[in-house]
Parts: sequence; C-alpha cells; structure tokens
Amino acid sequence: MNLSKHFLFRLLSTTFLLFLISTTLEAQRITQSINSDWKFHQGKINYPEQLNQSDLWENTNIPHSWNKFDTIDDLPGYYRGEGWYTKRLTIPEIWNNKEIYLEFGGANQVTEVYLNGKKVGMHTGGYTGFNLKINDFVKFGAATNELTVKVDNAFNENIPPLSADFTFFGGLYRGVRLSILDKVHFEMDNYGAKNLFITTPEVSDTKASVSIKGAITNLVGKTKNIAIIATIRYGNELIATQQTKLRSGTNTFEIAFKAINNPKLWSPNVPNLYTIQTVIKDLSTGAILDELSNPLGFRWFKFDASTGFYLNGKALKLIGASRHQDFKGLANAVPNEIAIRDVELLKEMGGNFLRVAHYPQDQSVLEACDRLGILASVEIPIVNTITENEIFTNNSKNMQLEMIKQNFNHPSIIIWAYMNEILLKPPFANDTARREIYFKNVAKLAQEIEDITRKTDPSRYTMIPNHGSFALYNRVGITKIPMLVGWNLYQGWYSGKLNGFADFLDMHHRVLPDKPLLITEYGADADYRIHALKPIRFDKSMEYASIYHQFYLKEMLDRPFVAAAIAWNLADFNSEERGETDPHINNKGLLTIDRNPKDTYYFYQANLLKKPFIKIGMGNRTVISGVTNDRDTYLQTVQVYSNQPKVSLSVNGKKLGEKQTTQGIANFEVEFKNGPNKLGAWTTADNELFTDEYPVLAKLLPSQLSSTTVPFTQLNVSLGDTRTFNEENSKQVWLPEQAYTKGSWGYVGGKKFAMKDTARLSFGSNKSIAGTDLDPIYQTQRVAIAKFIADVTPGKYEVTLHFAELLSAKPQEALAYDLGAKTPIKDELKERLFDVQINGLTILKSFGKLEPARAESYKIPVTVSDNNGITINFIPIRGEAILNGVQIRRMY
Ligand code: GCB
Repeated sequence: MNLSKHFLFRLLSTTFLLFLISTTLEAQRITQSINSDWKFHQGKINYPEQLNQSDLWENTNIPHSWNKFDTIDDLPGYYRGEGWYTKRLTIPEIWNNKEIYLEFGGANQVTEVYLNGKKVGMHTGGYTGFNLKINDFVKFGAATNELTVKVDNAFNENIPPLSADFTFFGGLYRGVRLSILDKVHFEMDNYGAKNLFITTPEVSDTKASVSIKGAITNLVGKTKNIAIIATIRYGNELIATQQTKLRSGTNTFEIAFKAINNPKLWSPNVPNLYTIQTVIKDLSTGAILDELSNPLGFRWFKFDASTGFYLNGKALKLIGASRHQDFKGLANAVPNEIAIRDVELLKEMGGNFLRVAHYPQDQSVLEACDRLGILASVEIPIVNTITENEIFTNNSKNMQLEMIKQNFNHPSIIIWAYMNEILLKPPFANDTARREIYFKNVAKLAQEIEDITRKTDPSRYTMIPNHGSFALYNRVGITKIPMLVGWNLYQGWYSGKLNGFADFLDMHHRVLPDKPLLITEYGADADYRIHALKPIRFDKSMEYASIYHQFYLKEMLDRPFVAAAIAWNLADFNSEERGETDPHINNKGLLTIDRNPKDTYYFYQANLLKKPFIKIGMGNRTVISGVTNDRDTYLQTVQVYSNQPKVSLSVNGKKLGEKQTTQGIANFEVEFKNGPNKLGAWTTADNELFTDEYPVLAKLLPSQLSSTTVPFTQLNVSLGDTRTFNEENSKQVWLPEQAYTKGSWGYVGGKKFAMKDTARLSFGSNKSIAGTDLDPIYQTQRVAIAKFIADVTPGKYEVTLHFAELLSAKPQEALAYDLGAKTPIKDELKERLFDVQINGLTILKSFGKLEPARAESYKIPVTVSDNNGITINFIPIRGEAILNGVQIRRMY
C-alpha cells in the first residue's frame, strides 16, 4: 500500500469508526455515573449566593453521609438537618436534542434539586430512588452547569420512619447518574421507576409465559412509526423474541410470550437467570431509540398456613437474615461492593432468604439476590408508630408504590411488606378511648397500603411484621389485613424464657390456623468482646447468643407451619440511641459490623450448608485468659462447627479424639498451655479430608500469685461482673471478679451493682459510658466494696483503678428501645464520698463526686517490699464506696 492509499484508508476507517460511535450513541441511552468531585456543606446556606463562598465547602465524593462520626461519639444525638451538595457538570452540545435525566439512588430524607439557580424538583423519603428531567435548566456546550442538591434528615412527623432502632443517617448516600435519552424512550418516572414491568403469569416445569407491560414517552409526536421488541436470552442463547407496534395515539404497550418451553427454573440451588432486553425501534429508520435490560427468573411459589413455603412445587423452609445498609466507619454511604458482599455472605452461610429491612435498599442488593438465588422481601420504613394525618398516609402510600415499581422486575422478590412492629409504642397510654381511635387509624392505613399493593402487584404476597403482642395485633386487625403475618420474637432475650418462643408458635397455629406465619426476627446481642462461662440472658456474651440461636432454629425446623426463620440481623448495625456494652451499635448480627463471622454464623453454616464444612469456634477471640491452680495449663471448652456427623480436634499436635456433632456442634474440653497454642480440627466426607486451624494465645493467671509455675505478670478485673472481656486492640483480657482468698486476689465486701426496675440483667448498667471504649468494664461495679487484695510477691507494680458513677441524680429517660423499663428511671444518686488507700497510703481523698456515666481512671505505682502484697482499702465517708475495674501489672 503506498502512502496516499494508506492515508485514505486511515481516513475512511476513522470516519467509519466515528460514524459507528455516533450511531451507537444515537441508539442507546447513555448513563454516566456522576459520583465524584462534589462539594459538601453541612448546615444551611443561602442558595445560590453562597455557592461560590469557598470556605463553606469541603470536597467529597458520593455516596456520602454527614453522620459518620457524630453517631458513634459520646454525645447523645446526631446532626439532623440540612446538608448541601454541589457539583459542576458540562453537558455537550450534541445532547441538545436529547432528554436529560438525573437519577438518584437515594438520599435521606427530603431532597431538593437545583440546577443553575433554579429548582428542578424534590423528593420525599430516604430509601427509594427518584428521577428528574433537567432539560429546561441545562446549559449545553462548553458552559458549566451548577448542580446543587439540598438534603435534609430532620425529624418530620409526616415522613416515615418516625422512630426505629437504627440510625437515620443523612446525606446523598447512594449514587447519582446522568441519563441521556432519545426523545422517544421508556417512560422514566413511574414512581421513580422505568415504566416497564415484567411478570411470569404461568410457570411450570414444562412451560412458562411472560408478560411485559410498559409505556414510552414520545416527544417527537405521532409521526414516529414505533415498535417495541422484546428478546429473551439465556446467556448468549436466544430463547424468544416478540415485537409489537405501538398503536397510534397511545403510549402504552403489552407484549406476551405465551409459551417458553421447558424453562430452566430459578431457585436457591440453581438460580437460572434469563435476561429480557426490550428496545424501542423506529420502524421508519430502523434506529434503536432506547433499550432496557432486565433479569428474568422462572419460578412459582406459595405459602401454606400448615405446611409452610413452596418454591416450584417443592417445600422449602425459608432461612436467612435481615440486612441493614450501614458498615463500620462508613455510615450508610457504602459502595455497592459491600452491599453485594453482604448477600454473598448470606449465601455462603447457607441462607436462602433476605429480609431487606426496614426500608428499600440499593438496587445492587436485589441484583445480587437474583443472581445468587436468594428469595427476598422488601418493606417501607413505617416503624413503631404512625402520624394520623393525610400527608403521612400519602407519603406512606407513595413510598410503597415507589418500592414496588422500582423493584418490580427482581425475580428474587416474593413479598412486599410494610409497617414493622406498628403497635410497639402506641401513644395515648392514659386515654383508652383515644388510643382505640389510634388503633383504628393504624388498621385503616394498613388496609389502604394493602389495597394498593395487591392492586399494583397481584403476583406477590403482602406481609406485616409484628412484635410479640399477639393479642393486641389480632384485636386491632393487623393479623387479618396482610396475606402473611411476620413475627419478631425475642422470648429469652428481651423477656421471659426461651421456651416462650415455642409456646408462641404453637399458640399462633392454634388461634390462627389459616394464617401463614414467618418468624421475621429473632436474635440476641452478641458483643464479640464478651464471653461467659455461665451465659445468662442479656449478658451480651457470644455464648448466650449461640444458645439462643440453637434453641430458636430447632423449634422452627421442627414446625413445618413456620414458613421462615429470618435471623435479626445479618450484621451488627448502627443504632445511635442504644447504650449497652457497645454503645450506638445493635450487635445482634451474625457478623460483626465490619463483617467478621461470629460463632452464630458458623452455627448456621454447619446446619445449612451442603458441601462439607468445618470451623473452630472461639467466639472471635485469639486470646483467652483464666485462673489456673499451680499448673501451666487451663481447661476451656472449644466448639467445632460442622455439617458432618463426626469431627476431631487436636491442640498443639495432641489429638483429643473424635466427637459426634449435635445440631452441627461438637464440644471439646481443651487443655491450653500458657502461651501460644494451635488448634486443629478435621473431618472426612467421601474420603476427603476437611480441616480448620486456629491459633490461641493463653494468658493464664495463677490462683496463687506467688506461683513459680505460672509467674504473675498482669491482672485485669472487671468488678461486679461475671464475664470475661477481650479488649479490641490489645491482647488484654479482663476477668470476672472473685472473692479474695489467701494467696490469691479478689474483693472483700460489697455487692454487684444492679439496675432498678429491670428484669433483664441481674448486674451492671445499660448506660453508655463516656470517655472510653471499655464500656462493659465501667458498666459493672462492686458497690460498698471494702477492699481489693492481691497477694503479689515483692516487686514494682502499677495499679490502675477504674471508676464510673452508674447512678444519676436526675431521673432519666429509659433507652428508647428498652420497652420493659419503667420510665423515667429514678436511680437516686445520693452523695458518695470515700477515701482510697493502697497499702495504708491515701491515694484518693474524699473521692466519689463523679460525673455520671463517665469513665475515670487512676494509675498508681506501688512498690511491694514485704510479703503482704497489695491491699486497696475503700473507706466510706458518706454513701457507699465503689470500684468498677482494677488492673495490677508487674513492672519488674
Ligand atoms: C425489633 C425491631 C428491630 C430491632 C430489634 C432489636 O423488634 O424490629 O428494628 O433492631 O427488635 O434488636 O431490638
């Protein structure tokens, strides 16, 4: 090829390429993520005057929440108000003949959108998406467009949720996209959804039908000769295609595929997913004007009140968890990868069901459910209470419609839900007549939401999840309105005994034999730092949570009429109002808030997974501690989780034998040596070996502090406590208190601090303690303590004394979720004054006037030169002396 020919070829091919690019641009919607390079201001601004006042703005990307830090600090409450976002955009001239939309994934909770000084529109509700057309406000070409978004998460009595056990993080916390469309396109704003709705009216093993209903926007007018073409594919394989011409004068269409033969069914085991591509074609030019792609799953399902749930004609117990959308350190502004990972973790647990609670979440969650074969329910965030007015009603109904339409095409969804525990906090406690009116209004709202739900989507079930007050919900009519009834049950946690759960199930089946029932929540707090040798209700130990889940799962598996077992919650999550051992966090997760598995997660894996599974459960700790009698070993139970009948364990290479698993668990008594240890577990399945290993550092404490077998180095004691506590970032383990005996260590006198008026926990306080992360240490206390003695040998020591006042002078509101508590709590702090002496020397004089619920600690060097060890004396002057924690460390 000579040069000029070569040049010509280059020129032609470039032109051709350009042509190709521009026709592709013509043909399809362009969607551009605009998540980077935003500016943010927390608080009010004068718009648009202060847009360019640079000191007001900080750089940010979205997803973003302004409540990342103030929701986990020591101060109660968090910022609920306005936040402003702004970003510059250029919109090329070539898009001048296009329709330009902004698509918002979600912003909490009232959003106003401005472009170039003018208001484009607004949206109410923090958990659904919305789309706004911006053509009338755009400057095309080189000019800069100033996009500004005001988001407000202030309490608003007209917008659900009004109250709930999760943090209402504010911000532009899901993605924003710009969509460029032809003048003819699928309608963009049907309650924030694209107007294209897919159903599968009939499905069987041999045949399925598919219906697509939708509407287009045609801004060109009737001149266009338009067809809608739908194509079903399985991977690359073309399954069927259909075309319908749009009748003149109408913008709606319907396409029916009457018979897809031998459909590959969608199920948790084999989530066969087809795709359905729908395009708008200009028949005059042949151009494709718009295109949407949706997942398509063939499945049919039903709930039966006596025998539970059926998928594709086969009984299937729904087992899984609920999910909140936040993550450690990120508030609710999480990247999609985290959302997707959560669904994968549920799948890896062996779960087949996700309750998307308590509000609709990012599309990526349900996309992952479609792909992985996880069935799902979604709900709107009407939680705990309603406002009895028309605006609240309309907002609620609007949210329900947004939720249904925006998520309609996910085959994973089988249930639309609304109203979580709606009779939890009924107002008008002292006015029975008024309260009855409130109940009627709740039932009326429920019925209205139910009616629009059934009308909008007759192909799915409806559900209301209630709390355990069965008689009340039944009387008010809430059990009759939805097709399914969900129960959030916590017997053996918030109240009563574990057995109460089994009794509830049987009672329900007796009283409402025709109502399909799902256990939409059950769970127990599990603070991964807390362990108990003798677990009891509400001690927050990993061990009690394990016992609780073992009991609940068995009872539900034993009863076919229980359609679903949905644990609360997949992962720990933020709930700003909570106190307790891990303030601002609800730790009923099977995973920690940064998604580390707890033993309860392994328990479900051992019970649900089909492929061989084995895991050593040490309750998330790699360090253990305990008191040992003059030997350098310590006995501790280790649980091995497995779905195989028999498992074996070794410690430091020494085989401990084979044990049978019951409910997926085998218990081994393991003798740990002081220092590093290595556990090894194994099982065989089909002649294949499956193993797990786990390192454990044992830091033993001699019962006689003069022991030479296990030399004493450090003692950390949580007074008034029966549990051990592993510090998060150090290898320190705190032990429960013990009474002093000669040669050893412990308290003399006094009693464990216990809260008044609570049946929950027999010791400790639930208050968040300021100034520390060691809340559990400060929340327990020995009251009226006389002495703490440690019979250490001569040497140089550091003694640290920890105090927190757990009473307050003023009556206090009970924590919002603490339903059983009498409020206000009068815990009556009287004056407290005492001296503290160590080995006769006064260390703290007239001490005790402490700011309530704030940690204080004092470090004191102590030299022991005789055989009398360390004696800490507490000498009361007024009221009772207290001690929350003590540490004694041998320096040399
Ligand atoms: C419930 C609520 C849920 C709470 C949970 C709990 O019943 O539905 O929002 O987080 O209890 O942990 O108390």
